[in-house]
Amino acid sequence: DFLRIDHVGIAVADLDGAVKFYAETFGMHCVHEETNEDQGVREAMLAVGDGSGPRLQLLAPLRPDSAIAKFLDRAGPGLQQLAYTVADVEATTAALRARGLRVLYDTPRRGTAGSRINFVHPKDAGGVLVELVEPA
Ligand code: MC0
Repeated sequence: DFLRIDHVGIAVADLDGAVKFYAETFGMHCVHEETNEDQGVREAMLAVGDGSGPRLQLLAPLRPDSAIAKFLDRAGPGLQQLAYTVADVEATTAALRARGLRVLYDTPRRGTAGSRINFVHPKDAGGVLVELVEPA
């Protein structure tokens, strides 16, 4: 089941520049930063307001063959994904596959802060890359 919106992911070319822009322009601050070699990204999580709601995730590519680098080449910077918190990523994957959707990985991979993640192909979800996040 989808429990809530976990985060909204935005592709950026320059992570430090984007963090600075969001801080100076929108008053949002970075609450977590990490490098995810498997996904080929450097990411920053920003809190909105008191931080109790969904976060904003800024994603910058580590290498030219990464998903974010390809997205930037094709579409330029902007909204790349919508992520939902789920209780059980395997169960949600099985349920979505049973409805005919393509879920990208056979076994969940490692996401932010030790979460377990998978993705629904954007062509099977109305043009939106949907991420499933089971928190650590
Ligand atoms: C591609 N398409 C998208 C899209 N990416 N549409 C909406 N949103 C996106 N983000 C569209 C293209 O415009 C194209 O449409 C078609 O999908 C191409 O599909 P494809 O040839 O199958 O694939 P690619 O090579 O474009 O790759 C798309 C795919 C890839 C979703 C499979 O980006 C992927 O594997 N993503 C999952 C991993 C990921 O995004 N990692 C970075 C975040 P047309 O109409 O032109 O054919 S890492 C993360 O999020 C972690 C750290 C976390 O939160 O824990």
